[in-house]
Amino acid sequence: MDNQKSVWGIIFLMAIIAAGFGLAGIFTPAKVVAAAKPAKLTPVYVHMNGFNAFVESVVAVRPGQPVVFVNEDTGVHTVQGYNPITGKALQYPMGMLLGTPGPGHKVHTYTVRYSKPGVYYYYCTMHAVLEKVYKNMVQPAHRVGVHGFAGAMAGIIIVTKNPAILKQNAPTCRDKILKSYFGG
Ligand SMILES: [Cu+2]
Repeated sequence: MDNQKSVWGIIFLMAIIAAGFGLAGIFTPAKVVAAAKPAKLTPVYVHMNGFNAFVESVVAVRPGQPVVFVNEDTGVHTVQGYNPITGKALQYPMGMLLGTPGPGHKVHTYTVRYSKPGVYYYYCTMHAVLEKVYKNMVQPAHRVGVHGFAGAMAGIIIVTKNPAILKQNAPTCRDKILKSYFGG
């Protein structure tokens, strides 16, 4: 009988010790593990000047990677998103970039980021118009009376994780300022 009691006593003690360790586990602050920072995504630059075109009219970026529009023109440009199937203007992107007097002066930029892969359309409302092509579908067209390139001032941003597409950006996309590109 005594032996049995002591066996139960040992089991009871072990249970308390185990519980103690358990509680210690609960009250010990969890190790703070620094969240892995996402690799810094370098911006992809899209330039414009007095020729009224987006030089890199099609660019590809990763989700979250910034597309930075850089205005090297003396005049104003806009970046307006639109849906080519419905013809509707989008709330995003909707940016306006003031001009610059020229080299050595501040250039105005507008940054766009998308979290979801997709194909995103935009145009400059000052130098292009959206023309209907079929039902509600639209395509950007050159605004009559605007000098510069004959094409429409419009572009596309492709958001993708596909490395084969991502590496097709023009080399000029790497530089914020194209030194030889200023002009109004
Ligand atoms: Cu424009």
